[in-house]
Amino acid sequence: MPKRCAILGAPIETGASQRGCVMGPASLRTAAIEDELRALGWEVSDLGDVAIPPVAPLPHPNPALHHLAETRAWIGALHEAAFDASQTCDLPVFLGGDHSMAAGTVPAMARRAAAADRPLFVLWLDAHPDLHTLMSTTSGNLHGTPVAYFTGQTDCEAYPPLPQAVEPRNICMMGIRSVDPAERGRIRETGIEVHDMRAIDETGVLVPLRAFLARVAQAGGMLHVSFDVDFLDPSIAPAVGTTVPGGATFREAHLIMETLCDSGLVTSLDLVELNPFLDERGRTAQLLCDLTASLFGRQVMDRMTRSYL
Ligand code: HAR
Ligand code: MN
Ligand code: MN
Ligand code: MN
Repeated sequence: MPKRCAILGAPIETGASQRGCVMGPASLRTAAIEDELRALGWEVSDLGDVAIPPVAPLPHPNPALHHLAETRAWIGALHEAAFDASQTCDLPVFLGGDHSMAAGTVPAMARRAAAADRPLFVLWLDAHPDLHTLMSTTSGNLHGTPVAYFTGQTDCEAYPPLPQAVEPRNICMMGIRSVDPAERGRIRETGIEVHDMRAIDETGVLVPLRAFLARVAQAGGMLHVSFDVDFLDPSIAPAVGTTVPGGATFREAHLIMETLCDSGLVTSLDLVELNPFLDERGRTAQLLCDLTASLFGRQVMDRMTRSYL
């Protein structure tokens, strides 16, 4: 029986510092993501884009915050739409949209996992830990806040009530290379597993990834992958507003996606922060589409799947 995938667009850009992520879902569709996944034997349904109605401004004690009311509305709308999408398939793919969308998708996947009496694990592939609360962010860009929210930190109360938090010990971050002081403290307090680029230089991507996948398998967990374009090196993925030098290479990123595929553990995926306004002839959208194909089973030569138990 073919495995089922649903595609859901999340054209949110109010969390980012510059405009353009609103075009992310359209760019990924133009790169033919749906056809690619279908060619790999998946049954794919495109559920279209989520939208929000106009909202009134929302006052907040942190005057730096940008677009709080719209972002809160997006989080609420995305939570419901992502949960519903996950009920129709094995592996929903959420097309962003800036990373504040993960404040909608990840709690929705935690709710889905809880309903199945399984823990949710999160693999966070990003240059940034996105661990600011609504009080600790100084840029006020809300794409820097989803992880604080979905791990249930205080000072995120202006966001919708969180039905189901993600355990910090169930999160693995890779590719991290830009961390603010408040985030550094929160990583220490919560004990979130962080593999920064130096660690990846030292061990490669497979050592930490296989150890994490073994933990997911052992716990019978569901696994959400949140893929931020700025995880990649800007030389191969220019279409993002927050480039940081020294990111993952083409092969490191594909090896992660291929290994995730072999594990059979992934149950949902975010593709976030693609800003087509900054792209060069669609190359970043194309790369994201190819990386997704690797996660869905595209390989150079046939290989056996690998058990992590
Ligand atoms: N930490 C910085 C801030 O809060 C940068 C956050 C950038 N976030 C993203 N997503 N691009 O990872 O402003
Ligand atoms: Mn703004
Ligand atoms: Mn991010
Ligand atoms: Mn980032």
